[in-house]
Amino acid sequence: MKKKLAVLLAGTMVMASLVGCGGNDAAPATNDAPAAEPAAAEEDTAELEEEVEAEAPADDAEEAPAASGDVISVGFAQVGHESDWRAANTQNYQDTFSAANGYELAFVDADNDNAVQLEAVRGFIQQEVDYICIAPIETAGWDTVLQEAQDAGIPVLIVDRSVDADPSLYETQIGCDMIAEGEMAGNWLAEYLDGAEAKILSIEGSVGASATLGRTEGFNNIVAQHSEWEVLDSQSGDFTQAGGQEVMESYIKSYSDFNVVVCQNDNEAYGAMDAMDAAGITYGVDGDVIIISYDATHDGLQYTLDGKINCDIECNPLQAEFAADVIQKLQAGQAIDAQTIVKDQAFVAPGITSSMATTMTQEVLDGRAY
Ligand code: GZL
Ligand code: ZN
Repeated sequence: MKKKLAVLLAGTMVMASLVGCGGNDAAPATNDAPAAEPAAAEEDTAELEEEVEAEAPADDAEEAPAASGDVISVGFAQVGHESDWRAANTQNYQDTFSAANGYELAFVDADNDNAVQLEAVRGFIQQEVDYICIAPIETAGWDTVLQEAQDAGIPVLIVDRSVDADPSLYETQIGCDMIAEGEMAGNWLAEYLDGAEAKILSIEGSVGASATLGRTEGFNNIVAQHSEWEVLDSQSGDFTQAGGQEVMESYIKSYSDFNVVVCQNDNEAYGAMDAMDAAGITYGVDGDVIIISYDATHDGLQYTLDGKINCDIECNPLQAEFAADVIQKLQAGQAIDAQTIVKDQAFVAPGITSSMATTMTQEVLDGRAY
């Protein structure tokens, strides 16, 4: 009895929270954790309690998890713990796939190691979990293990990033549009430079990650439109602060005429700022170098508010509710969306007006959910 209530409650809470943010397709327009409608959810729960009391199953006949009310077991193979964004994403999954919500979460932090991540997925298959979520470190190399999961009858959700694999091998892909994020960065730079020259250094994310590939492709789509721009170099900082600092230090040794640094996440930007501080290079709205970053985490937007980062492109890490919604729909035998695009927006430093980005204020920063 209790178990059935727990599973159905999860459904109600997830449905209410998705209603708050316009449902699966709409995805959150802001980064606020989707606002559930507590009254409705409580009311539903009250009805639910009677319903479930009335429907107490006569016996514990073997049924699918949804019918029997068993806890839903989910294996989550997470990229790692490389960045503040990742920490927020992990916390969101742990908060959403909680025992209180009717789930049993098996969580593996793959520490940015492909072999560890593949082994984690095979471990979930052996454990016979009900569902597997994968935030793929790299896009390549997934067909074999996805086929193994499908042969074992375990539905797979690809989350945060994407894979180069046969789409029939997984249920859905949930995440931000990385190419659009890269184009957003390029289009903002064009608006900001207004025809002025740009000597650009790029600090990319982890090699082979769809976030890296997409942001690079999108940004280069815009670079191609500007003959007055030149990308001097583009190397991976592995989405870490140490990586950003290391790459920036090497750039400072090799290049003296750059005026734009694009960091493919906030932690790399912090490292790049440390390196430029050490070399006496100024950056931000009052400096010689324009910094563009991605993620729009709290600290990234604090630096943007402080004028140190000129533009920060958001990629909302609060995505677990969409994965839970897909699982609830699969449990209920309902149709699901093959893809959920989590909406992004851009933020710029005070003093910068932009047709495509929000100018940072303390109020904007205080209103952020991560
Ligand atoms: C983006 C995500 C990226 C973030 C980084 O969806 O995959 O990985 O931009 C994180 O901060 O490391
Ligand atoms: Zn131009």
